[in-house]
Amino acid sequence: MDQRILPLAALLLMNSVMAAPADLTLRYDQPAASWMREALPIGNGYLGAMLIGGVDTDQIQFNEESLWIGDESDTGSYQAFGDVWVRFGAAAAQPAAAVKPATATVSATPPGYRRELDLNRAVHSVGFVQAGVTHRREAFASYPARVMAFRYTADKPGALTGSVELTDSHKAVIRAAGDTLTATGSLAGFTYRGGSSKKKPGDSYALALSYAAQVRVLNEGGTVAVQGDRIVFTNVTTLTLILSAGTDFVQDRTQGWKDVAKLDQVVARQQAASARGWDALLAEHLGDYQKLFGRVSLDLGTSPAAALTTNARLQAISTTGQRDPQLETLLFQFGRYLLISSSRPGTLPANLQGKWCNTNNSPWRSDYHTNVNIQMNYWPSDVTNLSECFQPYADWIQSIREVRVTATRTELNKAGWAMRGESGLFGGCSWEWQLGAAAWLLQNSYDHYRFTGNKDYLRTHAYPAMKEVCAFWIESLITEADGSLVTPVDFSPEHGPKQAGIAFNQQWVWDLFTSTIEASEVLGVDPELRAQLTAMKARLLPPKIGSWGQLLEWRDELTNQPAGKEGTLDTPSDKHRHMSHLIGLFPGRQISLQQTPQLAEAARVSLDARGDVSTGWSTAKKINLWARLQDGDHAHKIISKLFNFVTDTGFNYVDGGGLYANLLDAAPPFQIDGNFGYTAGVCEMLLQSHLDEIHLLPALPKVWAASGSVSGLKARGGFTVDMQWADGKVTTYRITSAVPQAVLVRVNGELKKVRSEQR
Ligand code: FUC
Repeated sequence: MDQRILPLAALLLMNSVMAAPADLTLRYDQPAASWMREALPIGNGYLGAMLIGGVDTDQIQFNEESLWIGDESDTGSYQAFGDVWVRFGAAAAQPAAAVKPATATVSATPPGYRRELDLNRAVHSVGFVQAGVTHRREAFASYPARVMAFRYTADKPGALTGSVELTDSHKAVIRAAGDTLTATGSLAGFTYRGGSSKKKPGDSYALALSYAAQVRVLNEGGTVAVQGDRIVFTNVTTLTLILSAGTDFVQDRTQGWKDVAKLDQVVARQQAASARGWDALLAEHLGDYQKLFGRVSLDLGTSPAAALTTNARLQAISTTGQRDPQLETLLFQFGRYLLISSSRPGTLPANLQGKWCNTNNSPWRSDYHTNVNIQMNYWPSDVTNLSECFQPYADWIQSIREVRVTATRTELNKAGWAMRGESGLFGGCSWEWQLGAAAWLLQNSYDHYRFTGNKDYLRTHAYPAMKEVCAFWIESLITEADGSLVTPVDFSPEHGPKQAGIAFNQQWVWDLFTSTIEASEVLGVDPELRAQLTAMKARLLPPKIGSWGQLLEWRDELTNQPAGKEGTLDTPSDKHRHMSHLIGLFPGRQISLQQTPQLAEAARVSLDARGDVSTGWSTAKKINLWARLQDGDHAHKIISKLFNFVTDTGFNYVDGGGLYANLLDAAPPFQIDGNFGYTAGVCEMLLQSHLDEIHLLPALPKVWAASGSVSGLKARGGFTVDMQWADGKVTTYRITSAVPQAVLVRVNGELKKVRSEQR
């Protein structure tokens, strides 16, 4: 046994220290004045809500994940569902449409107001004292019950009088009956009016989903009654709302993607949850959520600022440059919170805004972007011990394979399948072809197998899709005069002219072939295909180093720039956000310091030239890239850029990346991939396992070196890793797995073979 593996007594002590939950709370002293910058998200994968915590007028803006327009030929767009308005006292006299909560509530904020999101419990709460009455309000989204629950309480009996209304974004019929509000409607006739759509106003999609939502208003004390299309409550002490919503979407092409029975379940879920009541729902929610969230703890040090409001902490970092290590930890765990809240088994994958979206023309349709964004959403799932959260992504890929095969045959006349840059719920795509993107989806997919070792999943989900995309590339690769294989003309994501042999595609084909060869061995199938892929992989045009030591993004070093573009492509002044030629370094495994040091150095030159400031998701990507180059200090320098406090709601795709007050990542605008990319980046700094060894602290920055600990991270091969460090060195570590087995561990500069412990 390795001497660094601690005796049991020490481990018990370490676990008991780690078991005390850290304070992981986002705190504010005002209601949210902006949906994007300040409202706080809750979600259960199926439903999401952004909460403003209003005092007299409370707005619950909510989403249902399958509320999509689009079809098998066009991306369409994710849609906003609607709002629940809860208005108290005089505010209840106003019609919902006239209420502007951002201004109405801020001016009325009582002193002592608190608004919090507790990540340890996934519960949102608001507290304040008004006219001598103490108010407490809580909200959570339950995955097991598939509803969201909201509770308003006052310590003075009968103190709550007001109204509840339901509004919708698509001309639904709204009815109030008894204590229940119901919205029913259809998405027929709605099209996306944002940019790069194939559709013109008035066009329709081949599919149109129907939808429904219900809000049940439950009272303790006082009365509730229907008044027009709203419900009024009078002299209530505790008001509980149960919100259920859904569409007739079913993730099955053979059923035409629809099943009308799904709409009845909206009512059934509301009734079942209402019958159980707040306490039972909350207890069930905590058990469900904490089972996942509690698996990982991280300690990067304490901050004097931890008791301040979250916006004050961001402000302090921006103005003084002072670090706030507990905020770094909070943001890490926020990424895990967001993943659990937006991606659970049986749900759809997290889109560009997770599941949170308040408009029907959201930026980039709130879609599944495949040239980096959806992939980035799933970077933290396995390594942060949330493998279950990966399942929606795998299921979505599975569900659209046939659609993609048909589109690829029809539009490109090739076998297998490929994606365009934008894609939607039903597999319809829009914008440019992005030929390497499908291989990237499958890199995530195969990596999920590498983490979990789940051969059933590999056999049924990842491997069949990998074979199909291999078929596309076997037909599409071009043989050069010297025998090398080159990918056809394509776009290096969102950058420069289209060319054959771009690094992005060459590297993704290398990755796909490598993984498919491995997978066929694991499953003991397809020896001929394996031999063919092995031979073709050896002939793939390799990555090339350019005149200033950089890795080439295009096949040739571009010297003839298009007019007006001089000096911007493939020069040290090119700051483009995508860095698509570095995917072999991260998240791929073609380029590494250990195995291809010259290419790794060229990747470093390229990455360095792109600079430290970019959009939110690109900044997060750079953390991971610097971590793979084992430069912890540079990775942390990028983290400090991500803590740029963004206080407006403008767009900036060049250098505006940062965080809003609610810790959602600002691309800008809000785009959730930056949150997930950051969480993955912190892991990549602490633990790497892509080269079939577990490397502890591969990129520990000086600012984290003094002491710290992490427990529950996952390494490929099904291992769980706990460790502590001091003065930049690992002091204790423990590696466990379902079955004890030999594993290579690189620790404090030494590579050792150890045996994992039974988990
Ligand atoms: C990528 C980026 C854009 C934007 C879009 C949603 O393609 O290049 O900046 O974030 O995704």
